[in-house]
Amino acid sequence: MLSRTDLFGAAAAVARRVAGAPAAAVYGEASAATIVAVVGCLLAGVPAVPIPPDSGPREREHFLGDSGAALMLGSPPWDDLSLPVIPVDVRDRADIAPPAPAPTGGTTPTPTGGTTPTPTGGTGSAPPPALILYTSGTTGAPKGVMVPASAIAADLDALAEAWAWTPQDTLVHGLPIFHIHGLVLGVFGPLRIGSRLIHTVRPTPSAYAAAGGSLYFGVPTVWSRICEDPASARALRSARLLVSGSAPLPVPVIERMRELTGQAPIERYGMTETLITTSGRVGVERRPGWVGTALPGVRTRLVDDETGEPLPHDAHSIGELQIQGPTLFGGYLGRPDATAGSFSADGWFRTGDAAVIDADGNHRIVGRRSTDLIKSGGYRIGAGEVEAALLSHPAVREAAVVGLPDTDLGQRIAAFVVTTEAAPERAELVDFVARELSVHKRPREIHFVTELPRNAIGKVRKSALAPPPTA
Ligand code: MLC
Ligand code: AMP
Repeated sequence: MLSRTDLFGAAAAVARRVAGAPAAAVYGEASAATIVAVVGCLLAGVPAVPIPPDSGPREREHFLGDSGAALMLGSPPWDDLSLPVIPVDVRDRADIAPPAPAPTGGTTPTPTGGTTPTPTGGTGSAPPPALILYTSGTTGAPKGVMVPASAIAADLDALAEAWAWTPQDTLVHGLPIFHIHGLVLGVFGPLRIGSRLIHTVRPTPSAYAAAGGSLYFGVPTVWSRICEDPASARALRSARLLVSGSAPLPVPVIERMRELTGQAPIERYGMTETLITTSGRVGVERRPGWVGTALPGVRTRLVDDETGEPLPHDAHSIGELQIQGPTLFGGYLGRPDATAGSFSADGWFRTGDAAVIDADGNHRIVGRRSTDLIKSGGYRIGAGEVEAALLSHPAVREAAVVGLPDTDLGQRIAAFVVTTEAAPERAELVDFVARELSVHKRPREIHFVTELPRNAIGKVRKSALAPPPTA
């Protein structure tokens, strides 16, 4: 257990070690040391680059090289690192007055909030980002999303109001602390608001049940697994609020949660690039399948794919959801082209999600515009990066990757592969991707095919890919 004073004392010691570095990688295992490391970077004004602990050499090399990290904090098990590794001891102390939690009871947008980053992606005279988080696109290697401290502060203050989150709460979750859900909401949230955090290391039903918190976070896979364990689910009856996000929460799971825990989770919607932008509210009836209204300061609109014209908010018209507001990222690191491409000509961030909005401003996410972004267990995975990894296996000639509907994971990664004559075992290909990229990006099924369906110009027709019927 770490008190607020302990945490900031140990983080101050980290801040002294990293001060002046252009960026610091942090081994992102679920531990107190990781939290101390990231907070130390924040105190030093050094961008923290959390590295997933299950990432393989190909991903690591990209994250470390692309971010310009000068050192790595933590105790990673990897022996291929070419940068200095600085272990973190949570018992270290240096002097620093811990920052007080933000006053609660009202949203106080930060003075820097309210501006939307220019689509150029240039940092200009802007302060360095608090975080650089690597996130998948439809093609190519993951891009470094620069998350400003002002965006984090604005988002957490808005969420505190939406969820009536106060210092009296005890937040419980076991999500990875290298993405915004587990890190920004799940670690910085309690620090800004002043509530306790119990991190269960893994988000298992029994650990959630045993923690006895007032506020719980989970991705839909976590909630559906809790429904499979009714005794653990019933233990959540004493919780004040359950919150779901990162992927669509299936309606049957919501209904089962209501039965077992006495409440439906509040749903909120967001992205690494925008942080959380819409949410249900405490005290407002929850509508299954809807992700609530825009948070204070956030503006949303729907745009027609073909005409580029704004669409009415009539609960029926489906368009791309676009966002402006104080919670937006500061661009993709070193990728002004990609940053510019993610904004409309008139300065709105293009989420790539298809949505409807009703007359009261409630949002429903109905799908993604590209089938090449897969959400599996709440993780965002680009089909292109898994295909590239498979193609680097000597026995793979062609590969196409899709996300298939899955009751546990939302989508599961399926790979359709044309091999050389020396066809490998399926497990070998799965392990190859797990090792090279990361474990959570591994295909859950491999289908060997003799050819991939292609259109007249040779592009793979992914809609024609389906697993063979089981006997
Ligand atoms: C299995 N394992 C292997 C393997 N196959 N290891 C190596 N090679 C292989 N071939 C091991 C894993 O290492 C792991 O071990 C164990 O098997 C289980 O792996 P898994 O099946 O992948 O994990 P699982 O338990 O199914 O994970 C489900 C889950 C996880 C829900 C816990 O998907 C999860 O944590 N999701 C959260 C993602 C998230 O936070 N997304 C937010 C993004 S931000 P071991 O030893 O580790 O158990 C965002 C914005 C927003 O989206 O709106 O929030
Ligand atoms: P990430 O980049 O990992 O932050 O993933 C962001 C994506 O997750 C969004 O673009 C959505 O497709 C999806 N997402 C997040 N929250 C929700 C939600 N509540 N409902 C549906 N999809 C969601």
